[in-house]
Amino acid sequence: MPIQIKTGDITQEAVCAIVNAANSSCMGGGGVDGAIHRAGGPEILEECQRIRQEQLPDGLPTGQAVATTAGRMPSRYVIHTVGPIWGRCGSEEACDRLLENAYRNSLSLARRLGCRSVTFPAISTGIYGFPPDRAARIACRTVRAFLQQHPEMEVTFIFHSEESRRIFEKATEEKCH
Ligand code: AR6
Repeated sequence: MPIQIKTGDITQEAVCAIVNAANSSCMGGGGVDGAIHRAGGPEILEECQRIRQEQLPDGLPTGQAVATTAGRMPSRYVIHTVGPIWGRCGSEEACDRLLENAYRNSLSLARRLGCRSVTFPAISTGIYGFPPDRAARIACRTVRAFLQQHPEMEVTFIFHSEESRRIFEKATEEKCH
């Protein structure tokens, strides 16, 4: 199944898992994280708090992923991952690797949960300042490599604006369709 690209609001996606561009506290925030917690309702935060207490007292490390319910949203799970903060990884290449980890670990977790359909936002390209064209190439390459191993999975990239979708498509030269 080829990768799907669309413009819209990830909270409305009726897929098995949507991915949240969270922060290491996992307690919510702005951007897509805020939208997901608002749309899903308090159940998501309650589960995040339980995960923090039982498994992650120091928070979710950058590049790792955990899953919760999607609450009132049409998807089944929210996979919370933490993308790198651009300029805070030691080197640009280290940031690249952390972004790659965020995509790959989210996909692996979705698969372990039995999901075949996953929708991603453009992780790290908002508040975390990762250059969107550079992030696009990493996202595309990482998802394509995963799909080669697991062709039964269906992956969608959703963009909040036509402009960010256009940047993604230009950076990946349509190869991610
Ligand atoms: N649906 C799809 N994409 C969205 C939505 C939405 N409803 N809302 C925003 N985006 P950001 P980050 C896009 O800043 O850079 C939070 O406070 C947005 O246009 O949400 O990884 C967290 O708690 C952008 O292209 O995530 C962290 O502290 C993309 O989602 C921090 O921000 C990601 O932007 C994470 O920063």
